[in-house]
Amino acid sequence: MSLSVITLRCSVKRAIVAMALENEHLDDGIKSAIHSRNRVLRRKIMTADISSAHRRVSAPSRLRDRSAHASPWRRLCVGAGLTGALAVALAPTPAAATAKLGNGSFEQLDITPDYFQNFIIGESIGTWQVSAGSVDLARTNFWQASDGSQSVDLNGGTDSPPGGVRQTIATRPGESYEVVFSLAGNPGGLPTVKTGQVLVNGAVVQSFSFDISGATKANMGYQTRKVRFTATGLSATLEFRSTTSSAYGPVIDDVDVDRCACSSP
Ligand SMILES: [Ca+2]
Ligand SMILES: [Ca+2]
Repeated sequence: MSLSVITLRCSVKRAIVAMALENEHLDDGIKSAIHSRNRVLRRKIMTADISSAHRRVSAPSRLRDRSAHASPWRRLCVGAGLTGALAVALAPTPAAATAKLGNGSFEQLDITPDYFQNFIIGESIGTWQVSAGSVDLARTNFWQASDGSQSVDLNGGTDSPPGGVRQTIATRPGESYEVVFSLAGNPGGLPTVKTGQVLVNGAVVQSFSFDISGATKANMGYQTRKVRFTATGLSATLEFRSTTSSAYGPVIDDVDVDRCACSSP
């Protein structure tokens, strides 16, 4: 018996029994018969293949423990209903979804077949906006990405001040968030150590550096970096900015933001 059928049958039976028993015009003898019928149904379920039906329902131990003390009838009904209940419980809540930023891997704006493209302040790379100077969006045929095919050099050309990218995400005031990203450096030129910052709402939450010694375009040597912040409002603007004066800056990719049960920084 499928879980949906079990759920429907349990719901209908419960509804019919409840309606009948609450009908003050119903003869007491009939109500007694309904009670008896309910017991028969309960016995039928006890002798049916309840265990296999119940095993098909995956439930957190807390819920399983609670249902273990209930009657087989209730265990079956509760178990069948868990499919829907768990779907609700495990679905991303609006608050969880708010932490998600878009285009964390810089893949939205596909620049195939270009090796790289320059974007100046005010221009968009998917959901990111260039916040300073200019940046270069590079593909794997120019250098290795950390994730997917594209990554961003936070420094554009030699005639441009250090660049940056930013986007605003929805947040919950007082809750902590963790930013995780991949960091490397443009190995095409000096300086050897690339520097930059992570900012939230314009305030620096992390200064980072990356030494390109030994790195090549085929093997960029990406490192995972993390930084935490506590939201102060219903949104936060996350920004990555280069502090390197060169056309060869820090390279970022695979950015992700999630709520965390942590303190910041
Ligand atoms: Ca990428
Ligand atoms: Ca560049």
